[in-house]
Amino acid sequence: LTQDELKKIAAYKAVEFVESGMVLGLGTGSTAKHAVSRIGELLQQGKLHNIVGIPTSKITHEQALSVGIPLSDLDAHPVLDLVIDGADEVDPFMNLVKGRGGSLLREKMVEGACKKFVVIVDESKLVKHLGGSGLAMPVEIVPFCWKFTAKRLELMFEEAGCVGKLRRFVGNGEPFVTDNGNYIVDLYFKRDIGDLRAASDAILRLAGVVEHGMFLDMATTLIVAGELGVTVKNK
Ligand code: DER
Repeated sequence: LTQDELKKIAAYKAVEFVESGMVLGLGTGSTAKHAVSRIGELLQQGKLHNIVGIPTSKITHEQALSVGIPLSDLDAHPVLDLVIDGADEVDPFMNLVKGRGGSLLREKMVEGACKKFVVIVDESKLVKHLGGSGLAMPVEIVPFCWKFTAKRLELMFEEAGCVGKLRRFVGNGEPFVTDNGNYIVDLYFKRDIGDLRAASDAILRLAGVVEHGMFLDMATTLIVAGELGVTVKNK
């Protein structure tokens, strides 16, 4: 099975939790994309009705429109029944790294408003420690004096061997701009960052930081698709 087929299996499994009448958070990324299209398909077939979707990014907003999911927002629906979204990393306690697609702020706002947060991943996303995969830990920051903020973030995690890199568009090397008009600094760690909650609090205390990509104690259900099949685990 290809990685995309595994993502699709996980996404379709998650959509089994969707009931007619629900207000749904719609995730962002190549895994959540399958869930959004599946929901549209079931609406089309009349197997689901009275669904309201709250997208976690402009790109998901467009996709949801294209598959016919009625859309609204958090102002109109401050509490959601269920959100289905992918993750970049999942640790054994269901803590997540998200945001490598750049949508972490709206995802965290929507996911924080949901009664149930179903994470859908292929098995390659499972890690022992967050930030341990040597891949990016995204932090959304304001564009004003971004070098200053990036440097402060690096110094904050000096003992973890942290390096921060401004995320740039591959094409023209211009700074990547989020849906909210902010920049993203990707943090790379050589060593374990230790207490995640302390790291989260320290990052959020830094003026200039908007939000970071650690989603701690937020997921309620984890669906993992692997070569041996798909598993569903509740917190
Ligand atoms: O950027 C994001 O937050 C995405 O949801 C990411 O965490 C998962 O994206 P993927 O499903 O394309 O791997």
